[in-house]
Amino acid sequence: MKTKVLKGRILTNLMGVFACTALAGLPQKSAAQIFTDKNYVKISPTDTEADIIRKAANVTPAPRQLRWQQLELTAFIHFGINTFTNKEWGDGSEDPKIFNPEQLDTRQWVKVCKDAGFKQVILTAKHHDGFCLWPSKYTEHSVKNSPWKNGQGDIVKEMAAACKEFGIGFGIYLSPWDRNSPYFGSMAYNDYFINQLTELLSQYGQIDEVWFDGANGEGPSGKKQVYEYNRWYNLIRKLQPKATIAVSGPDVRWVGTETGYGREMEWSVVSADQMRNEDIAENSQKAAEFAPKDMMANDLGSRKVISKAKSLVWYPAEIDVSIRPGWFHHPEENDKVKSPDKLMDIYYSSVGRNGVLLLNIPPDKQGLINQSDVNALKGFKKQLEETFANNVLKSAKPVGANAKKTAVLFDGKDGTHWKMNTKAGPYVLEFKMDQPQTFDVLALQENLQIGQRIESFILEYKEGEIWKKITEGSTVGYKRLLRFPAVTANEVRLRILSSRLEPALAEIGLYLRPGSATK
Ligand code: FUL
Repeated sequence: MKTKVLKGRILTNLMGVFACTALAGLPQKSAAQIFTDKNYVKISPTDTEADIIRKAANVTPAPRQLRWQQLELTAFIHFGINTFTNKEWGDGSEDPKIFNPEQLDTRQWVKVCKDAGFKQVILTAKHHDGFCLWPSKYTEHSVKNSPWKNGQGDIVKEMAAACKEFGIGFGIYLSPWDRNSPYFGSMAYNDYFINQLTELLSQYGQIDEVWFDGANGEGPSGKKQVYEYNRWYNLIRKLQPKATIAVSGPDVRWVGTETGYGREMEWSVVSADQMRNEDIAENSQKAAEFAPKDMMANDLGSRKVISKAKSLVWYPAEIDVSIRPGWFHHPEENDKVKSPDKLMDIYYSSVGRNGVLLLNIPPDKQGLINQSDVNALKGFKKQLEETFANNVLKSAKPVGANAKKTAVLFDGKDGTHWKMNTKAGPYVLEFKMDQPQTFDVLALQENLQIGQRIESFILEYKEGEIWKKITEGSTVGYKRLLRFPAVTANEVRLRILSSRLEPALAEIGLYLRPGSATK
């Protein structure tokens, strides 16, 4: 619980950075290093509620945010000294000599992830114990003092090479909280942290995501650290401009739980002013612990919430969860790996709710991903492929007032969208199929390059002369998946009941899950 609460402070911090720059009267350009002119907008005091909603509907992701969203499935690899002490959090006093993953094979890790459909892998280069998986020049608490490869090894390097070989993205997790560093709790730690970050950003080729954890406790001196977030962000933008900065960062927000389940209503445009300028200005650690509820609230982006905002930002949700009870591998949890069914449920509730899934798959102390995790992932991938193999709407005939130019809804491209005849609705999309079809999943996507706009929709089928409800939802965003008891019908329609501006629907699909009772 402690972790979760601490993680929740992030929005405050990052917005604080923006606020600081703004407060200090620096030109907009300086803030633009953190945000772009498309993913951030100010609300003027004279803006009406309608103006604010229109502004929100036009906020779009920065290219790095869009690329990240399109990945859908990303993997976490928690591996480190905790793998050898069988702990979740190390205190930094571990002897590096216990670290010896004799069969370590980063190619196996990456292949397992890629085969299961994951498009990017984030490695815990340093967890809270401060033990570095690369031979950092700045600490002795690292692989260089371990027996593994006689202290000559570098897991970050091996991992970067494997990701490159298999053609998937590579990200790093660098824990700001360092329970080993004697500098922690003093200003010197900020330089230490920047030095380590520089090593990671400059020695291993392209880095696609940098993940900063929100957990922050005391270091060996008993003191807490005041972080210089702005320095980190500027360094990343300079050395790896394509990298998304996640969780304690400006590009990607923590969804607020570690269960794998996102919100039913998930807006990627949220208020940018949950900041406490005065706390940040005081440079007090208090600021870093402020207001976790802002990140965990049920509603971060509805009209009601954003109509009070002074600024808006594209800040999408990442849903992190482990395939096992713990983040690190524990042998006693080999039989507690999540089942393919559970992973599918998580998929529907994360990717299917306008989020990106970050699934943790921790290797064991041999340095390999255990067969139980491999099996679960294979089962998951099979279900995923079988479910989404056949879109029964693809061969259907569009009918009614909006029947034109619907091919775009089936082109598999999230950057094209259907343009309706009507300017102000009703937004109805109707299809007729030659034969009755059975389906139990609805998939919708919005073109995010236009903006996230849909607020409410309903899917119906025709029985005789009567339209009956199948399912309904609120937000769509990058992707919305809804499951329902199987329906057999040959006439269906989607009605968009409410949208902030003209909706930019990119894709629509109806599918049947494997093993469905009606099959
Ligand atoms: C938390 C950490 O404390 C856990 O150990 C893990 O790394 C998780 C992803 O984030 O805040």
